Amino acid sequence: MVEESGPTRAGFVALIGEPNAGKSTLLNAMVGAKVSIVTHKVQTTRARIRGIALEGTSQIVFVDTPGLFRPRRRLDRAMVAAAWGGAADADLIVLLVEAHRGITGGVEAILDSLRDRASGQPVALAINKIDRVEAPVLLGLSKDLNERFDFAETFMISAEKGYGVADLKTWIAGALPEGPWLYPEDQIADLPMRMIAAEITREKLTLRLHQELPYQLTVETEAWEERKDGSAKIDQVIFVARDGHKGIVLGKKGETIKAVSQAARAELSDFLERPVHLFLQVKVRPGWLEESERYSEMGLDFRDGNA
Ligand SMILES: Nc1nc2c(ncn2[C@@H]2O[C@H](COP(=O)(O)OP(=O)(O)OP(=O)(O)O)[C@@H](O)[C@H]2O)c(=O)[nH]1
Ligand SMILES: [Mg+2]
Repeated sequence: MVEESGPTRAGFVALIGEPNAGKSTLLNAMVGAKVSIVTHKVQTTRARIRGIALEGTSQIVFVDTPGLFRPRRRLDRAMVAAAWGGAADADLIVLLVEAHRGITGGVEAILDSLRDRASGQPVALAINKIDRVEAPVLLGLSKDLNERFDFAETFMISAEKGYGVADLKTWIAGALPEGPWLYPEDQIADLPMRMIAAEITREKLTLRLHQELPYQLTVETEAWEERKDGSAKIDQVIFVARDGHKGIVLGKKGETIKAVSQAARAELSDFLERPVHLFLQVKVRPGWLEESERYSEMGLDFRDGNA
């Protein structure tokens, strides 16, 4: 237990790992609210997303990052750069490894980069998705990983089921540097509302659309109006790269976009605790993946994508 009367502590904790490792699920579990979108597909998170949790006298600022993988396109390169940037700026790093996948080539590449990095913050290992494997597998994996890297601590968790999450949180709280809190006590995220709203719509699109399409679209909140009746009117644009994609996003008789809009609106009203009127428009923009403005809207640095 953290001593309630001790000095205050605060700092940044970067959650890193391969795409789909469960970083965003863990961030949401730690914060106790959904601030980062989650899907079963890889490369869901595109930028650094901060979620804030309190534990005893510590304020923990979790930094969710895009998955680390071998980037090919400009967007991929900007995402991977954002992830490593998040790690470099953090006081602590938590590396998530999927229990059932073990030490993949991707995990080995991440360990190599961690060994080579300039800043030497402690790195904790969180073996995630332990609900998917038997105990002996876990022990072997933990041993193998600890032989390859000098982790400050190892945790076995299930971000989804909540197993081990409290222990990890307690350890982090005690390992952060002493200092004043960085955010007001009741703040749970550091992301503009318009961006959270766009992310929610992108999550619903990613869940409904297949194959490459989710990677070739982006969502931006264009207008946000607080109405006198207490509701919010939100206008968003879905940018797609090709003409043919527009039809797919709309669906037969517009049924796909309608379902997406309903799901996003329901979640947004829950999140904002007021009625929401959501208007979605699909725009074809062949070059959006090469437009710097799209990157700044996503919270990414366009130049990081330079080959
Ligand atoms: N069985 C199981 N599934 C999990 C667990 N944690 C996360 N998942 C699932 O794993 C998938 C990926 O989770 P995310 O949190 O989006 O993963 P991520 O690391 O943020 O992925 P990217 O943003 O794409 O890098 C989702 O379908 C989650 O529901 C877990 O502890 N157990
Ligand atoms: Mg994520």
